[in-house]
Amino acid sequence: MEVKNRIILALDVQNIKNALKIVEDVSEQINTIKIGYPLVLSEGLESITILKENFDYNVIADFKVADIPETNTTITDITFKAGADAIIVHGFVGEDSVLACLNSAKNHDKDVFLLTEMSNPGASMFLENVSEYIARMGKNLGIDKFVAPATKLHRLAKIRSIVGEDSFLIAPGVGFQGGDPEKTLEYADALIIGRSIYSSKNPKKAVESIINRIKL
Ligand code: OMP
Repeated sequence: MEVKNRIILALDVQNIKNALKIVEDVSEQINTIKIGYPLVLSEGLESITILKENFDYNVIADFKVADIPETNTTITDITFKAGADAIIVHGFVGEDSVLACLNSAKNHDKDVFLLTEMSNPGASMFLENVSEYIARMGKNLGIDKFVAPATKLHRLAKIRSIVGEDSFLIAPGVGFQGGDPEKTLEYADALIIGRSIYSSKNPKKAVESIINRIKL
């Protein structure tokens, strides 16, 4: 997956018209969009299909899939059929559940991003204690796309050291959650950014100013 300008737009808006307007605004600088529950629960799974049909974007479905293998297979199959290029999957549920998503991705010629550790402060209560095992499990399963937090650089660096330079590592938590774009890109391949872009009065300018910052 080639992420233009190393920025993935988290399109956590609840209205498809608004979503399409934002996407059009930033279409020169951004080619990868992450869509999750806010848009899909408001406007339906066809939000993914509409975005894929109208724009030449990579679409990552952020459903943080975390169920038994059979249900995971159903969720991922439906998501890939709707047009998503990749899906974000939780690792804490264990190997069988992750493998189910991976197999579905292989069948559809799509990708899995394995979520290792989260960016919110509360992630240090539980997930931080197991995230290194999750990252290792992902490597052992042959996964080469991972998510780790931009808000905790030492944790991001640790996850990078486990998944290796060959893996594609994306990091949420820049901007509103306090993460720094330049420092994050020392370890991550791309940034996941939501509110700093879509809540801005001028999303295009917001993206441009982030790009200028990370190119310094
Ligand atoms: P902003 O905080 O508005 O930039 O959005 C961050 C986006 O990344 C949201 O869509 C979150 O759901 C998502 N995210 C995190 O913030 N933290 C994580 O640990 C994982 C994700 C994710 O999987 O994308």
